[in-house]
Formats: sequence, structure tokens, C-alpha cells
Amino acid sequence: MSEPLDSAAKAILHGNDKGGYTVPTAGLYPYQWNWDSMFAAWGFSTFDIPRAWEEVETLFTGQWPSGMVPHILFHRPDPGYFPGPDVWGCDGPVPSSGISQPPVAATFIRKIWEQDPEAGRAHIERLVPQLADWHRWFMAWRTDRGAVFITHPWEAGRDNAPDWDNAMARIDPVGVGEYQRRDTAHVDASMRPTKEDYDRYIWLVQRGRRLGWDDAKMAEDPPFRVADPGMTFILLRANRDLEALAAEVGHPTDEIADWTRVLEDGAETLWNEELGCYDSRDAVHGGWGESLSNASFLCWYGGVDRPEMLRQLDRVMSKARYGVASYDPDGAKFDSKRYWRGPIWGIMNTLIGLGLSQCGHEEQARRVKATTRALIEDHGFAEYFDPLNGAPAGGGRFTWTAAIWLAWAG
Ligand code: 2M8
Repeated sequence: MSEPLDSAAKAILHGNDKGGYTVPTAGLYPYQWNWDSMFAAWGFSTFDIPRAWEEVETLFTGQWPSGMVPHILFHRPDPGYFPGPDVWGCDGPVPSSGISQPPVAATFIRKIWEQDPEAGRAHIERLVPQLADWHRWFMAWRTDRGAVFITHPWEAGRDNAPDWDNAMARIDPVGVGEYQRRDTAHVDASMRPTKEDYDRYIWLVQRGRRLGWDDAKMAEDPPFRVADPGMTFILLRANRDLEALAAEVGHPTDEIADWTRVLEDGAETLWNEELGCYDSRDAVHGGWGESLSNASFLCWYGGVDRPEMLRQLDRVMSKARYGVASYDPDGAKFDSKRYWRGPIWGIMNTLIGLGLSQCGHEEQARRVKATTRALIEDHGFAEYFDPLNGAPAGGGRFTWTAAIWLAWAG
């Protein structure tokens, strides 16, 4: 713990607090993002548990009748972000996007609840059925052979990861029309996805909107479906935590335990023998993403141990100073600055570290934590960092980096 950095981290959470929810960073991301918000809640819980619960409850006000919890809630209009609510054209209870995001919620809800079980009881009694509805939605609409697939790169939270390159190349974004990006007005374009990526992101949003975001219609002839180790391991872990919470409040657990078994089998369909790691898999056309990424290393977080992955981790960590690069530094597509194609993300280090520790790999867990701590001490609370020299990149004063400092790294 370091007093000045603790205070700086709390000031970032307070500064990004919009009253009931926290934005990832001012300017670049002016709305409530799903998984960012759950990291924020965990960060708040280190000094203000009621505020942590408020963050969680606000996210769940956006849950759709289908059970889906959107990736962005547009509580108040802000012209600084594109695509906004008018482009998505969704009609959930709160203006929102039409896709979801990594379901870390159950895991952080459990962590917050454990800090004060009595104060949290009413919250988990309300939230367990909502979490179960969300997980059921994933199982019904986002699984292929038991692995969780995404229908849009934004759904994985790893927007321009090399994992999706092959599947994205199959999309012809015909008719996408003119649009004005806002992200490159806030940060350098060399750190962001390319125009080719954005054309496809927007084209996929336009398709969803045309189909009224109807799950069944969207499942017909899908243009993009990639099974993702990140989503699969995160849901697997969340499901184990949901089962524990459900047992606590007397909610049925059989169905949840079944999902865990399906996901455990599904995770093994993502083992790429040739590359020797968990990899993404095209769920429409077959074929691997051919990407060893930081999501591959979430296996331990999901409760899945593999000696080969420990060897891969040692190699990848030996190439970078501060933790786990988002894409293999020896890989052909490695780019130390471009977002999810190389940079280090504190939140991913955190999930990897939690998993290693849970599986008893204490030495590796300590190393991931120590390098993440040093990264923030040396380079601040940026959105992400260059793995070669730690240079801060993307947005500054970033909520999730501050949150993991308070709850884990600091
Ligand atoms: C990034 O994604 C958004 C779209 O959702 C964007 O680039 O506009 C990703 O890093 C994602 O994981 C994150 O939740 C979001 C807000 O921090 O930014």
C-alpha cells in the first residue's frame, strides 16, 4: 500500500463517478460500461461498500427482459462518444447497446458481499436471480459446443485483438455509409483500431438494429461468431461464484452446476494443439484465431489448469517488463501500442493473477501482481501500457486501473 497512490486512485474513482455509476474515463468513454463498472464496484468496496452496491445495482437496471445485460448503458446523452444510443436503436429499460460484455459481475459481487455479508444480503437476494437470468441468456444464445462465442468484437471487451482478424476479414461492410469516429479525437489514432475495423464494427451494429436485436433472428446466418477463451473462462468462473451465492440465498443451484459442466467441456474445444494454448475458434466456418493472448491465460481464473500454459506464461512474461502482454510478443501481429494487439492491461493481469493464486501457482501469481504494482507506480493509472517500456497509452485517469490498484495490486 502506498498512501499517495491510494489517494490518487480514490480521487480517480470519485472524479469518474457520475452519481450511481462510474465512467471508465472522462471524454473518451462517457457512459457506464459493463465490466469496467464491476471493477469500479470492487475498487469502491475497499473504502465504501454502499457505493460499491450502488454501482452494481445501477448496472442491473439496464438488464433486458431476455436476461442480457448490455455492454454500455447510455444514462445521459453525450455527443463525445460514437456510436451512441441513436445508432444502436435499442429499447431496453435504459438506453443501451445491443450486445453484452465479459460477465465478471458474479465474481465481483461475491467479493463485495464477502466483505460484509450482513449488509450485502439484501443485495445478493435481489441480484442472484438477475445474474442467473443473464448467465442463462449466455448459455442459450452465446454458446457453441459449450464455449462462449461473441457476435461482435466489442462483446469480448478485446476490441481489435488478432483473435478476430480471420473472421472479420470475411465481412464485407457494404453500405455502412459515412460516420464520424470520436475516439481518435481523444487519443492518438495509432493506439486505436483501424478504419477497416470500425467499418465492420458499425456494420455489425447496423445489422443488429435492422433485426431489432432479436436473438433468434440474429442467430440466422450469422456473419460473425467467434468462440473466445476470455468469455468462456470468465463465464465459467462467474458461474462457480454464482453457484456459491445462490446456495447462500436458497436459490436453486442445479441448473447453474449444469452450466459449469457444459462450459468446462466447452473450454477444451478451445485448445489449439498446434499453437499449444487456448485460442479463439470461428464458430461459423471453423478454424483458429491463431492467437496466444492474455485471454488464453484466464484458464486458471476459470479453474482450468494446464502445464503447457504455465510454460507459455513464463515465456510471454520474460518478453515484457510489466506483466502479461495482450498478444504474444513473439507473434507476427504483435504491436506494442495498438490497444488489444500487444499492450498490457492491468485488469487482465489482475484476473490472471487471481486465477494463478486460486490454482496454487503462488510464485507466478506473485510475479504478475508485483509487475502490475510496479507498472502503476512507475507509469500511473492509464487505460493500458506498452509492454516493452511501460509507456502509458489510451485514456488517462482510468477507473479500472485505479480500482485494481485499490483492490489487488497496491
Ligand atoms: C473499449 O471498448 C469500447 C467499446 O466497447 C471502445 O473502444 O469504444 C474496450 O477496451 C472495452 O473492453 C472497455 O470496456 C471499454 C471501456 O473501457 O473500452
